[in-house]
Amino acid sequence: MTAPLEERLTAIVGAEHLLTDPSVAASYETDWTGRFHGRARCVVRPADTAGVAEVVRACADERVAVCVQGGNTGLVGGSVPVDGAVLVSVARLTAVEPVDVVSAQVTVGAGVTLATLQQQVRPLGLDYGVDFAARESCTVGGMAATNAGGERVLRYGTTRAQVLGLEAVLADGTVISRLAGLPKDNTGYDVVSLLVGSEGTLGIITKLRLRLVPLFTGRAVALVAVEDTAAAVALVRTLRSALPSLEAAELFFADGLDLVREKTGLPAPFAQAHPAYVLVECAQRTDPTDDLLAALGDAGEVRDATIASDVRGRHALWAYRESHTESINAAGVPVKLDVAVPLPALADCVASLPKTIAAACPAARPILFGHVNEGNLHVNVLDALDRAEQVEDAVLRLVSSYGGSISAEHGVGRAKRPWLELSRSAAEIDMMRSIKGALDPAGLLNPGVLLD
Ligand code: FAD
Ligand code: 2HG
Ligand code: ZN
Repeated sequence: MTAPLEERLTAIVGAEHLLTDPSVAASYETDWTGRFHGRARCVVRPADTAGVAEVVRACADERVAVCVQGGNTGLVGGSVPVDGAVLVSVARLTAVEPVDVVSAQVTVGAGVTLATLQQQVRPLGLDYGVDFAARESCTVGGMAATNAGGERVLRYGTTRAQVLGLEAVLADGTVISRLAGLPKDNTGYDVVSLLVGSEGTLGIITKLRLRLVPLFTGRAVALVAVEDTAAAVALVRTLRSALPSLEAAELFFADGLDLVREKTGLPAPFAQAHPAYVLVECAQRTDPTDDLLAALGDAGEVRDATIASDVRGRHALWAYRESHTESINAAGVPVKLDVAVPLPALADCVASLPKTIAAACPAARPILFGHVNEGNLHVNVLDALDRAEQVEDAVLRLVSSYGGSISAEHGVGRAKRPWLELSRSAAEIDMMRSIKGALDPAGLLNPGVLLD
């Protein structure tokens, strides 16, 4: 007779890595925004791929659901467990292999945080192509599982473009390992790409082979005040063609800046307030400040601008943009939406959103910001939890009417699942279900995430 599940799990991970005390498990059971919760049967923290495989096999034998968690910074409710599931934390998979400087690649454990990855590769003159504010906590496994985007997509693409290989444990405990990192490898279905963006529903990623990019130390950041979204889009179009070193173009508005300043105490960036702001960063081997100044001087959309090329000054300007998420959370639990529309429709969409949201919830306080070059808007709605579904429905239908996406970079998780058909056709959803059914016929991995 097999031992009870908890005994088997303890034998695999050791008693100190099987957490059952509710007060210890609590931090794993609520998401970063405080909106999503679940009560795990236990939290297990295996040390390596073999441990993950044994844990998954033990759960599969008992038909117990397995939920997966990295840094728990996900914003769509996918990282918290369903009630009664075993929550597998990959936080201990932190091995970093020696950097392959010849290929500009590295193999790392899925639990390595983005900040640790940056610290490991930067002294070698290399960098990672994806970056965003959750860098201290989010893991490369979670980033791959959600195909995270962030602030440098304009130059390097999303996480999918950085993942050259991976190792993963499938729902029955089978391990697949493709870590050679060959840039050319046309040998059938792309299983690596399939797992990227699968949000833990097809397998638990345990290792990643990542592409690295050159580390550019010549950097200049400008915060540019503009009239509105249309001016922001026009400015980015001009800068994109004038500046091959352009790496980031971020958008926020007067109300977001006011909230950030209220919650962080940051000083006003300009003598007077402006309706909208674009933060841009250029990076190359030499100092790009003069090129950026010249391009801004030629651009008709600039109402005011401030520029920094030293580390402290650049971070000070980035703080206005990167503090949005924390400042919003400090003001209350938001209804969070992460949408994208075709760039030519962005200004129209931004203009329509406040009316659409007010119609669904008159008391709501929307704060918009995002990654302008991808038409990616973060629509955070405060004071709207009691009408969350109405707000979500109204915003996502508006976005869909522009031919947009209901989730640009955070994933579908549990939060956006009811609206998946606004972005994907019935045939595509059927195809996704077939893949899920083939790889996880009992539906044990991350139930309720992405598909119901
Ligand atoms: P978790 O939150 O733990 O999990 C996220 C999802 O991935 C869950 O469904 C989980 O089950 C699954 N998962 C996690 N690890 C694995 C694994 N090893 N194998 C299989 N599945 C797994 N996202 C962006 O795209 N761009 C941004 O600019 C951005 N900025 C952010 C800023 C802040 C302040 C915060 C809090 C979040 C931000 N995010 C952003 C959200 C983003 O999704 C996460 O930060 C990150 O990608 C998730 O990593 P994680 O390790 O925290 O994953
Ligand atoms: C960002 O771009 C993240 O800062 C988080 O994607 C967005 O808080 C959000 O809605
Ligand atoms: Zn974002």
